[in-house]
Amino acid sequence: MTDLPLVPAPLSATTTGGPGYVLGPRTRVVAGALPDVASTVAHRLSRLAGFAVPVTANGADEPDTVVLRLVDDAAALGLPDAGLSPERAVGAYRVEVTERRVTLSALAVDGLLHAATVLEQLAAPGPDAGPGAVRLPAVVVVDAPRFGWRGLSVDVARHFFGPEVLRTVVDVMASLRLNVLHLHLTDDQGWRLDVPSRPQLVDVSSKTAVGDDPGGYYSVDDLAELTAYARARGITVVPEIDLPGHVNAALHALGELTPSGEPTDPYTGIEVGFSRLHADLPTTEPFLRDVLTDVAAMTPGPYVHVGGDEVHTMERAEYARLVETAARIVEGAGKTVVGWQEVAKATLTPGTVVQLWDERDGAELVRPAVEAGALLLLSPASKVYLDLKYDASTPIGLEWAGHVELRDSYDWDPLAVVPGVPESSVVGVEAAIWTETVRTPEDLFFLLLPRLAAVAEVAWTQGDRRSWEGFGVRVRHLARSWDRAGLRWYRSPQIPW
Ligand code: TNX
Repeated sequence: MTDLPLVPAPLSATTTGGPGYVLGPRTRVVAGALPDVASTVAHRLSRLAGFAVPVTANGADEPDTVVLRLVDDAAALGLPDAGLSPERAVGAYRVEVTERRVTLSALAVDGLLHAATVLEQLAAPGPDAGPGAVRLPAVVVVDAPRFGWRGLSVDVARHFFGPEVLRTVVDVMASLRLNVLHLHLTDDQGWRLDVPSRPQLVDVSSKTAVGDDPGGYYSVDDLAELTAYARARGITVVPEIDLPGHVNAALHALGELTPSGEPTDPYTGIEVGFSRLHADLPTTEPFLRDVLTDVAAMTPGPYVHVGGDEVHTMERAEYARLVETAARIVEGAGKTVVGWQEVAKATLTPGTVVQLWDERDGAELVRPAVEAGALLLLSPASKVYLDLKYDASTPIGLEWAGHVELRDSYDWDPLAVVPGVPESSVVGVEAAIWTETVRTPEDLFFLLLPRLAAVAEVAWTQGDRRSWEGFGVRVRHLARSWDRAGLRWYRSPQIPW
């Protein structure tokens, strides 16, 4: 494996010798049939170079061009065709840098976007010192992700983070070739998405947050804009409405959902598991139908997450009934259901994505569901819960599943989490950041970085291409980009930064 500063590590990278390509005043991106991607690439290169790299309509055979190509089969990228599922194929790419030009090839636009992030990571200062001199080493990188779902879940319910913070999260994710942003939009402490059929939800319950901190919410337009911003960077947004527990914000806004008909008090503590919907109230099903139908209509992506976690005050039959009602509504709206591991207690449609988080009973819970056709998303808390403290001295964060140092997030095998489950049943890996103790963007990035880079490599890179030592060298380069972006990050003592 090469020592090129790429995170996540690629399948293969070969330095081909020679000076590489120096970005200069003649450099331009050839749009061809892909004007949107071309302008994204030109924008990224301009930012690197410090001068504007233009887009031209054609000229793919000329020197000093950055050329984008969509190809039909993996062999044209230099990848073996066999075993590349469609979910993995969309992320595959090839980057070729010579002295004359740069060629980015892929099977889909997402692969081209990943290839562009590879250029950013490869860029080094050019031969002429001074602003704007950027050199790309002469290389051929051929790469495809191990898993199709490489995600981050952000809890915006306990503490609210506005669209501009989420755009920075998206930028960081894209740079790591992550492709799913899961938004935990509702919980006991707040409701963060305007649902047009039920305006009371945000009118009342967007105002609260943990510790009486300020609340907030996303309008329909905010979500649409964020979703488009993410899509332009190869990232799908998955909205989560957490049901049938974690619903105090809904019960506080809509008294009709409680047996007494009275709204509950607002809740700004950090206990879990106490709130619940009631399957036998006539108001519950219409509530689920209104909210989930609106959310499905508001998300262009294929998934709606229905939560399902930690309902500690309900019999299994009622739980299953509520989850199944929610799932049928989401499916009726044309979306695939995602749920936390507990939804495995309900009857699930094959293809439902079950998200493992609690390793204490997760494997036993999800195995029968996976055998019955569910797909597995891996978020084992002791590895990828990035709200857990790094060590006992970390000023913020929780400790319920132990401490999670950088190497804990790196050194694990996704297939060992639920022994015996085949790789074909695993959709991928998703980190999560819960925000009970996370109050500011600085807090958020301090917990995310550098661990998110480790999780990204676990999700992208085949196990035999990974090494902690190699990651240590490469992540040091990456950290400079966090410094340039002004992001706060944790200087783990495990790395000689
Ligand atoms: C468990 S993970 C929860 C969240 C907490 C988190 C804190 C999951 C599905 N439920 O409600 O915020 O632990 O780490």
